[in-house]
Amino acid sequence: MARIVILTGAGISAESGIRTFRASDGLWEEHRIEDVATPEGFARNPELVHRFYNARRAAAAAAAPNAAHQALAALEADGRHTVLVVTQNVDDLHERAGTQNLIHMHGTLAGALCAGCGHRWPAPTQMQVTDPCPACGKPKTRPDIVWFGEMPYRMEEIWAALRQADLFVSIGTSGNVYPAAGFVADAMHAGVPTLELNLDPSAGTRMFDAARHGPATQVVPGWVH
Ligand code: BV8
Repeated sequence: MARIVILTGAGISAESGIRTFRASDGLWEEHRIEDVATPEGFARNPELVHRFYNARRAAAAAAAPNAAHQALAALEADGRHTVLVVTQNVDDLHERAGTQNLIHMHGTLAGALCAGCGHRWPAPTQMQVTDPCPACGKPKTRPDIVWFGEMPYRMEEIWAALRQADLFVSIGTSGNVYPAAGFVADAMHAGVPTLELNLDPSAGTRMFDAARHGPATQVVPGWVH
């Protein structure tokens, strides 16, 4: 049974109507993503950061999985391959399409985290920093999302899967943000074949063994079927 590790980024959710980072030129609320998606940004202005994530949580709830999400769920369900989806996305479209074996390496809009005691709980639709933590009661509530300068989740598991994979596929990501942008090099050094499926060539496109460029709802089902 072939083991396929699939990295996805904002581009796989673009045709579901969720903005990518590049499409918005990284400008959200007139602030660069690096400013609002950092612990320093949250410490400086938690209300601005919550406004940014509350808007994205609402946009994700209003979106639906597209043919690319569904094709990956079908690939996993047909049982011919072991599929692991590692997503940089914080929306829940992979889950809603039926993907089971899934790692949200940058966290999720669905999660709340106490910046005081580290307790995690399901996020309310609209979150405020003053929401008391169910565990310690402190008003230090933040989204359970990995910001710039923070360690992504389950990295050892992801690197182990990459080393043991029979194929690494990267879908809908610009290849700008590490460590995700380094996965193609990790796969290559482990002798794992690599494929890029993206609207246009990513920053790391030269490192891939093969690439198909076009909208995810076309190139992903085209590759899966
Ligand atoms: C860490 C959650 C260390 C937040 C995100 C200098 C050099 C190297 C690295 C660094 C450096 N300076 C700083 C760093 C580290 C930094 C980094 O890489 N910075 C970059 C800017 C240089 N990385 C980090 O800080 C990471 N942590 O390194 O920790 C550490 C070690 C030990 C202990 C402690 C710490 C953490 C990074 C995570 C940040 N959080 N997301 C949120 O979502 O709000 S990042 C966010 O942007 C996304 O999650 C994603 O990862 C990233 C880029 O987004 P993409 O998904 O690629 O989207 P983008 O818009 O860029 O591209 C869309 C693509 O889709 C395009 O290619 C487009 O062509 C394509 N597309 C569009 N439409 C379609 C399509 N494709 C198909 N079909 C379509 N229809």
